[in-house]
Amino acid sequence: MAKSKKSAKAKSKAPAKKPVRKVVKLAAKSTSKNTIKSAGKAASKSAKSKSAKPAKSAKKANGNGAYPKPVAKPFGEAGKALEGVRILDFTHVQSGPTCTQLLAWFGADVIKVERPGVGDITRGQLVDVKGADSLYFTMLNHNKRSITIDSKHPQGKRVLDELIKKCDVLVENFAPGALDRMGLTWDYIHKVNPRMIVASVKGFGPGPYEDCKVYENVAQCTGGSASTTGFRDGLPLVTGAQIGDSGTGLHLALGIVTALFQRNRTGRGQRVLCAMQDGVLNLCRVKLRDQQRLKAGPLTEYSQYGEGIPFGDATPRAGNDSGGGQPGRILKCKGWEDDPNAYIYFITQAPVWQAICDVIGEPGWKTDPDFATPKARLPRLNQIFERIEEWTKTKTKFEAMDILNQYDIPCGPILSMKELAEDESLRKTGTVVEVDHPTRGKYLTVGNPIKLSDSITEVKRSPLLGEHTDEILTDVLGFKAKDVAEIKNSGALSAPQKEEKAA
Ligand code: CAO
Repeated sequence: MAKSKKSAKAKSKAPAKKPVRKVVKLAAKSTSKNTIKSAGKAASKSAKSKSAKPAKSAKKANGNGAYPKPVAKPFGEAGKALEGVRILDFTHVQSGPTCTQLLAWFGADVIKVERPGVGDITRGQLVDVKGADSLYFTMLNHNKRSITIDSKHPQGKRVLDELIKKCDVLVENFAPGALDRMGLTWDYIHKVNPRMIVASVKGFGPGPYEDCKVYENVAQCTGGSASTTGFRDGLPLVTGAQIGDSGTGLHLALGIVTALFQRNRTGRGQRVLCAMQDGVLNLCRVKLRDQQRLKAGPLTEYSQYGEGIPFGDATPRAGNDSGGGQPGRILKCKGWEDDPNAYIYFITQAPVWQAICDVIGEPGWKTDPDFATPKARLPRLNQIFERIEEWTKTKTKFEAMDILNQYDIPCGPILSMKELAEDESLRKTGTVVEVDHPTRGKYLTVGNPIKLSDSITEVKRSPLLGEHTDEILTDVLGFKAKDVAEIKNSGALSAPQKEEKAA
């Protein structure tokens, strides 16, 4: 976060403006392209190669290992990073689907197994278009295929066994024990397909709560986020960012790709477990840092220090203080009286203090011993931010952003979901994408936030329930027409018949 390179500039009497605003582009010609390409190729190879060792024909191109000869195709035209990897996707709700959606975006063939007639419960939650899959579902299940299987039916088990043989990874986020109750224990899966990676999200790791079902806010509360979010004198708060669900899904995706990479060497699969409590705690790492710093005295960068309020024995809630040691606050901007998002986050980063003083019209603070050093400013943060806010209230959040960026003063307007949805630059990069869907029409979604220069993401609509059942049975699993008929007639792939009402 710290941008000390401009500190010399900030010392000058009048702040020097930056001539042009920086635009960061993922340039195909960047020097890192070979690294990215090699990693993608290695991951793709993992699914196809039966051997743990690199192919004999592989040449040592560069870096730490043997790599195939670089392909001659232009970037973005050499297939997807995870092409050839097939995922048996037993996920539902948000955490697991976040993970498998990412893998699908990177090119894995993700086969979502859903309960006949019902599917992922989110298909019917928070419905906004009658009769259509909800946005909750569509926005978490792009680029996947759907097959309906009753996993507890003998014929359903037959299909699942074939999927286990044909897939590289099984991903699930059932309640603890549910997969075992389907007969799909690790021992069983490992016997059927020793190369299979079995990846799970659970609420808690082994311990007193391991059997609990867990949802987003439970994870935020048990992982340290809620106790450190909000204002000191208010309730603990949960955050709108789904750090328990989506955050854990992201962790799981990294675990899976890493296990695939290790399988290149060992030839065998392994279990990958991400507990939501662990994932949230990992994201709250800086707060555990502060917990330990408390032993050495008060946390001087927290506003409560300057306000003379003593610290207790646990990391307190710090309102909108910045977590990185550089004092920051959310400040009102022009229009705040009517617009709930007319605010800007403003960081009084030490290297740009002189520029801040000039911008807000307090040049005397540059040399005043009460304000000139970070230490002197700590007990006066309320006064300082009130003065800065006098300035920000004269500008819209975007005007303030433009002015402050010229001096590398770290800041960020509070952007509403409406503003993000309408942001042209996010559309251009594929971070906000419009998708067409046969039953609900056009909708917006968040595209792949991870951009690879040689594995370009195309966001494809989520599947209808069981849309790909037939093609998976025949093309992927190789069942003959007679077997398909037998499986279908058994009722293993369809919703149970409703009992006829008594006349
Ligand atoms: N065929 C037959 N049965 C199926 C099936 C299928 N295709 N898919 C699921 N089922 C069954 C399961 O086997 C399970 O049955 P039993 O408990 O009788 O063995 C049953 O459906 C319910 O599964 P569940 O317990 O996972 O689902 P739930 O709605 O009761 O709980 C949740 C949901 C999320 C709390 C729980 O799955 C969980 O704790 N998961 C781990 C943590 C997690 O990912 N939480 C994030 C959720 S996102 O906010």
